[in-house]
Amino acid sequence: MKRILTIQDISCLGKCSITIALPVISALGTECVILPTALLSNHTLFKSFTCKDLTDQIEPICEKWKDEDVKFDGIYTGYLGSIEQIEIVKNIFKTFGKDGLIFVDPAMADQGKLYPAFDMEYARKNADLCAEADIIVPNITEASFMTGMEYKEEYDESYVKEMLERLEKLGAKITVLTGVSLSEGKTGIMGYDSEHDEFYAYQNDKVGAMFHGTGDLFSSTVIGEIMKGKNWKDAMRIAADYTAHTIEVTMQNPKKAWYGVDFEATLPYLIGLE
Ligand code: PXL
Repeated sequence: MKRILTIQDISCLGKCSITIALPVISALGTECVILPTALLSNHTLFKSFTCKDLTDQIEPICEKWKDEDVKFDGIYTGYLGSIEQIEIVKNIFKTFGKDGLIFVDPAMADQGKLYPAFDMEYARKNADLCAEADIIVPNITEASFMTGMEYKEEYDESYVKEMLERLEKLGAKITVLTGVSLSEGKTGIMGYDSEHDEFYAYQNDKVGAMFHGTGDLFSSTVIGEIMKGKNWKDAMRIAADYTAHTIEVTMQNPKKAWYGVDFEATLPYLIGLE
């Protein structure tokens, strides 16, 4: 069985980061080892939250894994808590990531704004982390903070391609922009594979609602599908279909929680996707 390590926070309530990665990656048949960076009462889009930073636990945990000679087929990083943690994660890539896939979701911003805990310096450091990755999956907001390009809500394909070109210069092999709308009423991804000089776009119908945690759902699905042997383009397509379907199902639920999507209801659909 493939084994990946995911490094991100535990938000006890809120359906994001580890509480999405663990069930989704497990359902796709890969062992998901977790390294929690912080323990929050709930994610930071609630009106308030508690946060216990776990930075001082990261190195001792990794030491134990070194003693056990644990190996990973991939490392997937999401929401990290601080610049110090970004530096520690780079060392983890060196120790445990040499033979596996490095997948960085620079989760720090959406809809034109950084999440409450972050500033521009954090965005710059996330750009450095992206340089170490095989695959990065920023949304347009995160990409605008990392490239210095203006954030736009209305744009055309040339804006997306320029953003991909600037992101590619950060150093990752495959760069995928998420939340990209290439025509009226559509949304999806556009990616660039620098080794093969190849663009790939995939779009679904846009559902008129934004839900929190959908970026984490998308990333966890991509990594799970790649571990199953899918190439990056098929993995992105499946993850886009699964995310879109989950949003649709969530919208139909009159008792939906405002803070996240009903991915629990759609895991059986995901397992059947090819
Ligand atoms: O889904 C991204 C995310 C993860 N973890 C925490 C968050 C957010 C987004 O706000 O607050 C704690």
